[in-house]
Amino acid sequence: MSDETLSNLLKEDRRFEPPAELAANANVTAEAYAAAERDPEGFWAEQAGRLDWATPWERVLNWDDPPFAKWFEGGRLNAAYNCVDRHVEAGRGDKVAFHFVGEPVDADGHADGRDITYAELKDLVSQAANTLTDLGVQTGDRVAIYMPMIPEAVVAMLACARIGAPHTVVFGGFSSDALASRLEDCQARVVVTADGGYRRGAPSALKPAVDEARAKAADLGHTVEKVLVVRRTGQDLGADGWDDGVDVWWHESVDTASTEHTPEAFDAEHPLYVMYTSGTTGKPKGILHTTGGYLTGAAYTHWAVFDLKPDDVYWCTADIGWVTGHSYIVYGPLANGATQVLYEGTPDSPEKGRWWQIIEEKKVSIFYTAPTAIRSFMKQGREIPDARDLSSLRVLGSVGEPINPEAYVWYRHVIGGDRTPVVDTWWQTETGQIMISPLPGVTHGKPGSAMIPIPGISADVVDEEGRPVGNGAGGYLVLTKPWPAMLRTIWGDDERFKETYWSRFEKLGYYFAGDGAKLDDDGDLWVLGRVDDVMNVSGHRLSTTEIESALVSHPKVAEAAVVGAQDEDTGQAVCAFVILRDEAGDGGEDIVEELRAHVRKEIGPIAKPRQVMIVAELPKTRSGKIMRRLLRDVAENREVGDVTTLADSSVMDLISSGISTGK
Ligand code: 6R9
Repeated sequence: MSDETLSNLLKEDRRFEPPAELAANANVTAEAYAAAERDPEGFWAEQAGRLDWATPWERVLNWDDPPFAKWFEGGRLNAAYNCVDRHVEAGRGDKVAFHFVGEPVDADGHADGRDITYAELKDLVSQAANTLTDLGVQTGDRVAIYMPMIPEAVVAMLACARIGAPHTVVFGGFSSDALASRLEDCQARVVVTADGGYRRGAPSALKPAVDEARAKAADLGHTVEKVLVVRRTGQDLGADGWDDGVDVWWHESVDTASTEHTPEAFDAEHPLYVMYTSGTTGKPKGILHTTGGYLTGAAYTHWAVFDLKPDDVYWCTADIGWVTGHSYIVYGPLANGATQVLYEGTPDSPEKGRWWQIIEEKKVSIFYTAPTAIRSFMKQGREIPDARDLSSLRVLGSVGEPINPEAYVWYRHVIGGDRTPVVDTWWQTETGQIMISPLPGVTHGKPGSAMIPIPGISADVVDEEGRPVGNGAGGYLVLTKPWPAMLRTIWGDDERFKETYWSRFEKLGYYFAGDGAKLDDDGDLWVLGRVDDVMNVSGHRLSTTEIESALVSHPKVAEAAVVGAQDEDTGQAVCAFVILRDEAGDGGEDIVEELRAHVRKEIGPIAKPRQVMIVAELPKTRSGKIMRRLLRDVAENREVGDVTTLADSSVMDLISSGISTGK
């Protein structure tokens, strides 16, 4: 990357120090970094000590056969016991585990909802574990979970963990095709689902997709034996919508099952779950996480990065269908005995300020969300959050993509009232736990930078040959030492596991994250996005994120996505898709020139977009990631490719038609 193009982000000179009070009482102190570096295994052994082990481990890390790691070898534990029972045994059974905030909302604005204590959660998980066993699920069998964001989804995950049956949660917004291929890939025997869920107050069916997926899996030669169905919406399933030989109602089985269930201790390396994530090929990768190391990593990071205290009310807005929901709604927070908000609905229904209303009502103190959500709130204007009392908040988190400095500052200022540190947390489905992030009571924050690896984690930015690029330059983000929550393999495909993550820097034994990054002059890390999102314009490497940040810093811009499109002259050219803020109207006649000039001014002539297209929407995956591949198709005048993982596939029609009519 050229020095010129780097300078835009590197000139960021805003610093936010930890608030004095937070720093004085912080869970982690600055010494943790050095201590962990001196003795990483000792450090992680200490962290594993926050869990209850039925049998202690004999060896912290077995790395004799890299990249196949074994953490806490010889140790035995039960993940569900650690997340639930032990808190009850320690006298904290009355503590609220979940403030469940559901839909629908009645005319007076009352949502469906209830509080679930740890004691109640223990009974529910025990009942569901008994039911799964009755349905024939045995230790090691896979169970798929395809559910809305309701407490039963969490209960189902923990029930699987309790009986040692690895779960695979498939996001409820995925199609029956996606579900079928996952059922087949991991050979799931049972599916847990619901008749439907609520979307913006209206019921939306799920069970028919399971029936379709079961039929499709059967065509692939795989039989799903039982389907356990929560009655959530009560919607009509139709005459063909129920098969007595297969389908079992949750309320007729789980609700009547015994609340007594003795958890068995499993090997630390016993598979806990498989989470599918997209790769560079069409076939999703089943990322395998195991028990002891994963739970250690999730629990430690949730405690350290969010500075969790016993009285905190924590809310992570992710869906449990994603890894963020696994590590930071289910396993990390529950292992730590936290009180959480679990929210079924959408951010802006029934009113735009729904999230802020919930924060005010439940007195949320730690809030964890994604930049894409923050940017959409910026677009709506600050009056909406300003109407609520958000003074309970003390730590804000961000995850999923680089956060533009402007969005970071808005989040801190408008949502956090300038009191709250923002922790920008870099990690992946594969890492299982947060890897790079500020610690809110220890390190200062810098808008747009994920800062430094947390204690116990070693990362670097290297060139093609694996040589560290040093401060001020860009390269590949690598993880240089094993960590407890690391993926153990790709389900059923050790070769692909080795090839995807470990072959590029094989001799050095580095994990290749697939992200580009750079270190600034202070040695703080900036994630530039996936390496395939880095453009090469006239021999200069440009980051999509960098140009997006420049665009978003323009007062009329709400959101921007940038792609590199093939260009005869320059190799690649910068193409920008821009959503304007509501109050900017159509931006005025010269909006395109204005924005091109703005990027030129912010970054330099090389970054000036060849095209700026004003659009109403951007194509996003259901986890909120912009699908640049599709935008590249538009920019290169190609037919738009596969849109099956889009949250709303009509968005592409909207973009294409808007552009062809010259909007
Ligand atoms: C947790 C999660 C992983 C990819 C990752 C990177 C991007 C996530 C980020 C971030 C910059 C952050 N990413 N967090 N980029 N800053 N704080 O999102 O997992 O869905 O597997 O995505 O997301 O590109 O490689 P996953």
